[in-house]
Amino acid sequence: MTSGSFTLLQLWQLPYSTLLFNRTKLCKGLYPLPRMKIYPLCFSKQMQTTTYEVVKGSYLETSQTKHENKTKETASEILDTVGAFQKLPMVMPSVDILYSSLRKAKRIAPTKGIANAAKREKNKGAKQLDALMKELTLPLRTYKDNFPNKRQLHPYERSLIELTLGDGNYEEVLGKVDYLRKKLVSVGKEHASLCAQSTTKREAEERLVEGMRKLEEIFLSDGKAVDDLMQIAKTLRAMPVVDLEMPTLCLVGAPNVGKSSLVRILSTGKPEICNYPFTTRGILMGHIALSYQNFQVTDTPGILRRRDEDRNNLEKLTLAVLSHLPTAVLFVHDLTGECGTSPSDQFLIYQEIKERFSEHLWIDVVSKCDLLEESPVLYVTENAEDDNDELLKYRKVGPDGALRVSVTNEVGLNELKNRVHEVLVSQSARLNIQKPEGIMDNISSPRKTFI
Ligand SMILES: Nc1nc2c(ncn2[C@@H]2O[C@H](COP(=O)(O)OP(=O)(O)O)[C@@H](O)[C@H]2O)c(=O)[nH]1
Ligand SMILES: [Mg+2]
Repeated sequence: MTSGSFTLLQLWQLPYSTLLFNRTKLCKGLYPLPRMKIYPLCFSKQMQTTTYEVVKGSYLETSQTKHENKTKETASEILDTVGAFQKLPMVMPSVDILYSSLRKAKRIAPTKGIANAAKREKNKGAKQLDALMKELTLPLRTYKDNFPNKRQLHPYERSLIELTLGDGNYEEVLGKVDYLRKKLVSVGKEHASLCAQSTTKREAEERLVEGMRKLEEIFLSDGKAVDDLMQIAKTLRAMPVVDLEMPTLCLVGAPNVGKSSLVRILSTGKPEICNYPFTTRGILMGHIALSYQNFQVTDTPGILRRRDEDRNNLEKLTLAVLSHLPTAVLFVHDLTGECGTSPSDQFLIYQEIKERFSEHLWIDVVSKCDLLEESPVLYVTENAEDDNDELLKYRKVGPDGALRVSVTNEVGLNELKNRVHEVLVSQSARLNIQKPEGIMDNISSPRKTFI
């Protein structure tokens, strides 16, 4: 059979190495649709749990009926504004704001035609102080208006803000910037008015200098909030950009069980590495093209057996992905004793996640089957006598219906691809059920099935 006569499914089922060599052809054949728009941070606007209206890159909760008569153009407009982090305004360093404002204010001349020197001086002083106050506060006002309120963000974006900046930090910095703005307005007005009330030229000159000094002092002492905001914007803008519209397969499991290796196998091209600011560990994101449709496949950071309060940011990211995005799950179990998490611990993690996300479409995979021996592996920390029947069975074959695969020996990979295909098609159908009348309805309807 020549590669030209392959069906899409057959192509996808080829061993990974074959796919690599055929990549150019594959890309041509398997991307028949124009590439979808890329949106940052979360997988889809329509994957939200609640209905939102997007205002300035933020999501405002709204009633479903509000959207009912909107046109497709409106839909694309709204989709365009999804991804609040990419829309954050550029923040200028505080020193730049200060010195450019001082320069502009000092260039302000008194109103023409005032003959009296004292009157001219106080007019100039009041105008310069007013101008300085306005120049300093204008950018701060823009930041206040354009940085979205955290409550209006998509829940996944909210989780990312918390994981990246720490709880409450975003609001705190925005609050400080606004406090600085208000302080500058009030002090600026006060000094402009004082200057305008001067009785002599000298007094007006002194009050102008004093007002300028005071505004500069405030800005120098509290301007750090602006620099913090600049840093926050940079960090958030640098978040991984993810296609928001594609159904996504999410690989979950303990660390080192073989998730990334499987993402590489399942991806049609070379997966990209997503870098989240709170970890140096890159998370793989690949694409699967199947039957004229594109899907995503991604790693999640490994989950350990512990209470939620003790979870690190990587584990929290996994939970955020599963909680807020409609991902189908491919749960990877390593029963070989290689990964560092005992089978009994993996079983507990599995039970917890499965129970928590019982609505998700699901595939179980037992990985590294080339290393699996006849007798189940027992860790030093484990006591087989504690095993109940369920755990005994899990040690041998994993959960019911789990596929055995080996990336090393290329065992079970075609069957896995078939299962993944089925699940992604079902997931796509689930999404379509929620958007029968096109994309707009998809945005408007609260998601019931996945979350
Ligand atoms: N023998 C064997 N090793 C594997 C297999 N799959 C992955 N590994 C190895 O297991 C280790 C962890 O794999 P990785 O994909 O990074 O796991 P992750 O942490 O779950 O993403 C790596 O050293 C892989 O080479 C397999 O099928 N057989
Ligand atoms: Mg990995």
